[in-house]
Amino acid sequence: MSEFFEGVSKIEFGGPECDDALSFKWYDAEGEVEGIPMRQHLRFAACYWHTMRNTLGDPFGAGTARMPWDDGTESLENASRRVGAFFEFLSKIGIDRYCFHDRDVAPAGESIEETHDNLNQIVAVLEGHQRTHDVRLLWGTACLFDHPRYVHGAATSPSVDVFAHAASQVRRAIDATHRLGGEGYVFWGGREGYDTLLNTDMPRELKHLAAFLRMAVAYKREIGFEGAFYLEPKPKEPTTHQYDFDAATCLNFLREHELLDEFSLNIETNHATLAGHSIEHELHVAAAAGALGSIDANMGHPQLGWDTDHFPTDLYVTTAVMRVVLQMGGFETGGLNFDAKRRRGSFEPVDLFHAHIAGMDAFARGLLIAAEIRKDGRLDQMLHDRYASWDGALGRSIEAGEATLESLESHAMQSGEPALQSGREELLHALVNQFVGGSSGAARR
Ligand code: XUL
Ligand code: CO
Repeated sequence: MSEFFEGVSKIEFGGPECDDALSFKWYDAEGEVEGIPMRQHLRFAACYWHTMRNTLGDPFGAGTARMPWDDGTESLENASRRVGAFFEFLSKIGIDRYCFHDRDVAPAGESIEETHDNLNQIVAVLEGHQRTHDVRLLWGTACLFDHPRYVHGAATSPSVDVFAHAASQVRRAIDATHRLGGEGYVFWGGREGYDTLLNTDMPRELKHLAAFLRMAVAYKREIGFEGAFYLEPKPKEPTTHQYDFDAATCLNFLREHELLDEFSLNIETNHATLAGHSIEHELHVAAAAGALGSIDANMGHPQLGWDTDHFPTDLYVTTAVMRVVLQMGGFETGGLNFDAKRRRGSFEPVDLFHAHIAGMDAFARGLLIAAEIRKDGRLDQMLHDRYASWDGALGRSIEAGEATLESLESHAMQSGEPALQSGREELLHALVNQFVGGSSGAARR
């Protein structure tokens, strides 16, 4: 097979001291942390839309990405060649999962039939490469935001005909995901939201969205697709207000429409920031509801207010994420999908490797640090101790729903003014810094 990434061989683990830029410093796929290989903890995935289709254009200028394998046409030959380049990339970087939108992999046709036929042909190509490269599909999804027909939304469009088009597209995208053995399927409400309430019947649109998701669940059952269904929260962009604003909003929507048993969440770091939250907050909200399904691993730029989809390189962020993942006992069907793009100036094919190495090493290190923090135990102990007063008879009776306002009043009268304890926030940050800044242990082999 011809090489698309000439001069790049398989990226190996070189260790923290290694000076080869095209090597992992921390990600040692088979190295064990808490008795489990890193690859199993992290379940990395690369995304097709940024890795293969993002030309690195911005609102002020054309794309800069050099993609020698791509002739720029919408032909099926070009689409198949791209798949070849993608799988060569995956095997060289050592990522064994991926995610895609239907329209990233296969071009739209003149009619619904032609579009579906194109998708089927490329799915066959993906299927072949998955087998020969031993790669799995983490999740598939439908692009319901690019085509002009979705200008006013897809499942929340004021036009019932647009809703029907979206239904057909999702049906086929679920079929494609099922055929490729996908471990999950994502619903990101690209344009499900509004630009102005002056022309929007919000309650009606939300009912339509719930009806749409219910049909997808029914379809999943009908065809026997056993992968997970995820909702991906995002507060704004492209619309002024996106209905799936944040984790709490999504959970509320799912509960209201009795869909919580069928869905979990795919949480993205940059979307959390746009909602005014930390990724840690969003992960805690999702995990508390037993609904932390998967993660889109990226980050925003602190000086930019947009969804910049930077590669995740901040060790505090990756440590925070991996603490939650370890605490929930690891992913079931989900993983860490690099929904991240290179900067416009990083236009050479080799930058795809540098970008993913940076993200994978940052997460590997975050995993090691998180495991050390857990082993050390002080942080968990301090958290536990902070609530020690609740472990007594009174606290237990309140938590069991047995207390009343009257019984608590007599307790308050007897106990007098409560003794308060410091929250020790700065001490806790210093403690985390001891691990993030220190020489965190290596994985065991
Ligand atoms: C957009 C975004 C999407 C979803 C999949 O901000 O994150 O790429 O992850 O549709
Ligand atoms: Co995403």
